[in-house]
Amino acid sequence: MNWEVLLAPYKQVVEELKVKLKGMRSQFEYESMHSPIEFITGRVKPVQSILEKAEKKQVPLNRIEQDIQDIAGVRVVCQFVDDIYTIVDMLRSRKDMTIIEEKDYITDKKDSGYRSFHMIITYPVETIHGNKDVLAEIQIRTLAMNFWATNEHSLNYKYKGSIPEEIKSRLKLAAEAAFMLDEEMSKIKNEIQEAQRIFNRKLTNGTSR
Ligand code: 0O2
Repeated sequence: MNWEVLLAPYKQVVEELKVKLKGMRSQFEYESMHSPIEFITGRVKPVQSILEKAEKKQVPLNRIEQDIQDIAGVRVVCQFVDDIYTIVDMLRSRKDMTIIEEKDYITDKKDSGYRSFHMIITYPVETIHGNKDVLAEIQIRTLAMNFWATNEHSLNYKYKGSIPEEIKSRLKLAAEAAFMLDEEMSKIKNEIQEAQRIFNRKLTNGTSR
C-alpha cells in the first residue's frame, strides 16, 4: 500500500480544517468577542497507529478508510465547558462539512475518566483525481480535559494500554478534579471574561507595563 498517496487527502483535510477553525477564532477576536476557541491542533494518524487500531478493531486493510474514523484528526481546545457547545452548534450549522456522528463523552464520560466531545464528519476535498469525501474526527474539549487526556495518553503509551490499577484510580480522581475545576471556572466565567476584556483593551491601547 502506498501510504503517502492514501494519506495525502487526509493531510489536506487537517490543514483546511485548521485554517477554517483558526479563521473562526480570528473573527471573534476582530469583533472583540470572547472566543470559544483557545487553540487548535491537528494531525494525520501515524501509519503505525492506523495499523494497530485496525488490528485491535479487526478492520481489514481494504476497509481502513471507511472504518477508522480518526485518520484525520483536529482538536479544538476551549476555556469553558459552555464554549464546547457553542462550537458544536456552529459546526452543526456549517454547509462545508457533513456530521456523521456525535459522541458526547462530557455528559457520558468514558470509564477511564476521559471527557471530550467528538464529531465525526465527512469533508470534501479536491484531489487531482476529482472530489473525495474524507472522514475526519473533531475533538472538542476544555483546557482541563485536554491536560488530563494528554497525561493519560502518555501513561497509556508507557504501559502499552495496561495502566496499573493504582495509577488508573488516581487518574479517575484526577479526572473528577479536572471536571470540578471546569465547573468552578464556569461559575466565575463572567468575572474572568471581564478581566480578559480589560487586559486586552490595555494591550491594544499600549498602556500595559
Ligand atoms: P490517538 O493516539 O489519540 O489517535 P469506538 O469504536 O467509537 O468505540 P474509537 O474509534 O477509538 O472507538 O473512537 P473514540 O472512542 O471516539 O476515540 C477516538 C479518539 O478519542 C482516540 O484515538 C483518542 O484520541 C481519544 N480517546 C478516546 N478515549 C480516550 C481515553 O480514554 N483517553 C484518552 N487520552 N484519549 C481517548 P486513539 O486512536 O485511541 O488514539
